[in-house]
Amino acid sequence: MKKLYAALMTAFDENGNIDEQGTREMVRYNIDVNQLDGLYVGGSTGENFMLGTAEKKRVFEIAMDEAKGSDIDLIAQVGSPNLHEAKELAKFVTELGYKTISAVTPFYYNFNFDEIKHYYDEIVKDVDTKLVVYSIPALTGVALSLDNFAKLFENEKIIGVKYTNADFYLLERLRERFPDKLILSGFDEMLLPALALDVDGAIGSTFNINAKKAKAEIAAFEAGDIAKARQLQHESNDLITDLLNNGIYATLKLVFEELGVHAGYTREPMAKATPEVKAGAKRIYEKYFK
Ligand code: SI3
Repeated sequence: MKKLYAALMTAFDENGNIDEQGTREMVRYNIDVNQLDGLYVGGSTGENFMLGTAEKKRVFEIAMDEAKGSDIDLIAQVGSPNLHEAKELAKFVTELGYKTISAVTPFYYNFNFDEIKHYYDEIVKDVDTKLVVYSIPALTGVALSLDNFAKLFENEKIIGVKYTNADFYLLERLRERFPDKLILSGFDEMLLPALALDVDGAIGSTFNINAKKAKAEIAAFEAGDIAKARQLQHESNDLITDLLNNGIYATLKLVFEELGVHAGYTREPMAKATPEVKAGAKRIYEKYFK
C-alpha cells in the first residue's frame, strides 16, 4: 500500500509567533480525521525556512508529543544551508525519537555537487536515523541528476528522496535504477502520474484538507481502476488550482479554520490574508467541503 503523508503546517498568531495549540490541532486532525500514514514536519508547508533554530525544535517537539500513542509516521525535515544547524537539528530530532529525517538540498549559494554530497554525508554522520533527500528544484534552483542521486545513495543511511519535481523522465530513471530506494512524490497535482511510475507514496500540503480524496485515488489506482483514479485526480486538481490561485498556504489555513481546526496565520514576509483571499477561501470551503 502506498503511503500518504501531509506536509504539516505551522500555526502562527497575529504577531508571527508559533501558535502551539493551533499546530497541535493540525497534527491531531491529520491523525484522527485524515488518518494519514505520516506527517512531514518542518517542510516548505511548515514555513520552516522562516523559522529560527529554537522555533524549528519546538515544532519538532510539538509534533512528536501530539503524535505519541498513535502509529503515524513522522519525518523531520532538518535541512538548511546552515550545515551546523542541520546537524544540530538532526541530532535533536533523533533524540526526540524521530526515525527518519529529511534535508532539503542546500540552496542560495549554487553549491557544486561535491559540496552537496558533503552536506548530506555530514548530516547523517553522527546520527543513526535514515535520511530522505528533499529535492524541490523549482524553489531551491538545485536540480540533481540521476548520477548525483546514485552518488548520494552510496551512503547507506540515505534511503530515498522526496521528489517535488515535474520531471517524470528522471523519476522513471530513478525508479528503474533504485528499486529499493524510497521515492515519495511531492506534487499533489501530479499524484497519479507519479503512482504510475511506482512511487512509494506521496507527501503534500493539500493532503491536510484533501486526504480522503487522495486516499481514494491511491486505492483506485492500486485496484487497477485507472478511470476512477483519473477522475479523482481531476477533482483534486480543481481544488488545487483554486488553492494555488488564492495563495496556497494562507488558503489552506483558512479552510482549516472553516473545518474547525485552529490554523492561525502565515508568517511574514508572507503577506497576511486580505479580505479578498479570505472570501476566496470561504468560497473554496463551500465549493469542496460543505
Ligand atoms: O512541505 C513540504 O515540504 C512539502 O511537502 C511540499 C510539497 O511538495 C508541496 N510543495 C510546496 C512548495 O508547497 C506540494 O504539496 C504543493 O503545495 C502542492 O503540490 C501544490 O502545488
